[in-house]
Amino acid sequence: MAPSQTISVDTLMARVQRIFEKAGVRPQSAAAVAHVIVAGERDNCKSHGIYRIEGCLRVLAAGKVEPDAVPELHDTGKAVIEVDAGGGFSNPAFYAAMDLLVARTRETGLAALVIRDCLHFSALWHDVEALAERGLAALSMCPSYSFVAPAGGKTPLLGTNPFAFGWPRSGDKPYVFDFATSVAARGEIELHRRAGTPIPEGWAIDRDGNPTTDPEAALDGAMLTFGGHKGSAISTMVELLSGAMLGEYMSKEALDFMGRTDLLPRHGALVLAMDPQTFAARSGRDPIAEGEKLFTAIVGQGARLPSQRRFAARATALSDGIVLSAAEMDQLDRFEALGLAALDT
Ligand code: NDP
Ligand code: PYC
Repeated sequence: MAPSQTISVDTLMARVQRIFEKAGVRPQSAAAVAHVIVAGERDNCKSHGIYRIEGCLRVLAAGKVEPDAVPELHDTGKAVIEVDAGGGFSNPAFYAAMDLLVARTRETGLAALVIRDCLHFSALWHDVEALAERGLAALSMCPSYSFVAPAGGKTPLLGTNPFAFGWPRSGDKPYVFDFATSVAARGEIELHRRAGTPIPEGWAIDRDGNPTTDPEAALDGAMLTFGGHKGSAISTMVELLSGAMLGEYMSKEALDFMGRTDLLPRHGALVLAMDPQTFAARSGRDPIAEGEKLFTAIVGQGARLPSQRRFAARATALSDGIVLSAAEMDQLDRFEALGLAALDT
């Protein structure tokens, strides 16, 4: 077997950006997309790392994402800020609106960002982590495709609907969690399919509603929500808040619009930001210090905080580089040399 290779974070970033530029994506958007993909690889979140490049190139080749979309900000001066991604990737739209969202939240204590009509492929932790680094608590969510059966049902209806939360910490990296409301992200099942390995029990049912560990049968059947009826309700909330409430597609409509599951979904997304200092002001207590007491108590029991694994992986990647397999390096070479034409080879 060909040996793996080590690549620095900066080199990988430059290469992924070039791949998107070669595929016709305007440079600012290519940089934003490369940033989140490389962050996923750097933090060892493989289901949303460089494996996603091919999926992005496929939607570009299919003409289902606007490569030169320029995000349009709509600000009425109120708590709800909107950014229209114009059918482009969600990430440049978020970055275009982030500073305004931070400023409005500091002004009012609570503000929301509505991202409209975006192609969404990424993890959500980048967004809440960036807000928490600026001293804000944040929630982020979006629909995806109807891959998931509601608890008690057998037919895909809900999305894998990710949900993320960030909280600022004093002198430490923020507290961040980010998960699919299905037992696992769809990307995890796809990675098992590619590797020819079974998925764990409890992730999915086949087309007839029987439990399965076969990734093909799972992709053809229905995924399950985490925590049974509880995850099902949270997933439904994500459909309502980031789909119905925004007047953007819910997961079933997103799939009907694209018509096939091998192209990434287009829908909206919602980010809520809160300034803990505003909320706590009259209490006389310091919300960040109170949070620290809780984190100390959690860690004191031997438990770990979410994102600790990710932050440790990041530290290693930044000092030692990222290890990629020969197949992954080969794919990067082909995408960089051939652009969209590499999809045919
Ligand atoms: P995981 O189950 O891998 O991780 C969920 C969260 O739990 C992470 O914050 C993780 O932190 C934390 N965690 C894991 N194990 C522990 C533990 N033992 N103790 C404390 N915390 C723990 O996530 P999923 O597979 O559900 O989702 C992966 C990604 O997929 C997410 O980033 C999500 O945004 C993305 N996604 C995107 C979709 C989209 O439509 N765009 C759809 C669905 C998912 P750590 O990372 O440090 O392990
Ligand atoms: O992994 O479930 C997933 C997913 C769907 C869209 C982007 N990621």
